[in-house]
Amino acid sequence: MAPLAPRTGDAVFANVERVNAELFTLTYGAIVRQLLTDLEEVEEVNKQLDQMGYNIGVRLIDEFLAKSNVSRCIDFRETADVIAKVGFKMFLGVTASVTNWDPEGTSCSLVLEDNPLVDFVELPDTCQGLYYCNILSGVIRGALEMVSMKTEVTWVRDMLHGDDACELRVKLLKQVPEEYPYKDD
Ligand code: MYR
Repeated sequence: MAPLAPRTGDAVFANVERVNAELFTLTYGAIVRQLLTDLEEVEEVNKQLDQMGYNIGVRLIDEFLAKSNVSRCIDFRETADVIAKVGFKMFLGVTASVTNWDPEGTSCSLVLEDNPLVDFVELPDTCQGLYYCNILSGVIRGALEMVSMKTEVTWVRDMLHGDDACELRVKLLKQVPEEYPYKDD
């Protein structure tokens, strides 16, 4: 038998990260399953996941801004890139590509070729209307609202419904100008 070799620090961290990611994926699956049991209707589960995501997003933005050192984006295009490349990487461990911009630059798609939330997941026929990852749309909506952007986030493609990737459509509805907290006299 080969002697036991101590693992290098990198190998240990990679393993811990993989286990954390799997635990996260399985925990999320357990939450969705519980919601399906409690709420029964998939539309209600979709709403609840979106609301949970929104509540997370409004809190997560502070951590995101503090950890990422990202400064104010000059426009919505830059914001979308930041979400896809920095935000997704930080909280989901993967990056998305940003595609299908409308001519006004207010609507785009975030495409995830790889989505750890759907690892090990297969939807039964009774869940065909379920947006399993709806928590993500809520997170984005909540986080952006905290930096003065009202958005609508919807699913276009979903690997759990047989698509080749997950695609979220993010539409900027309104950009609320930030108010200066003191009045000039
Ligand atoms: C700004 O212009 O103030 C910067 C705006 C950056 C917004 C980034 C929002 C990050 C949302 C992370 C979503 C992660 C989903 C897993």
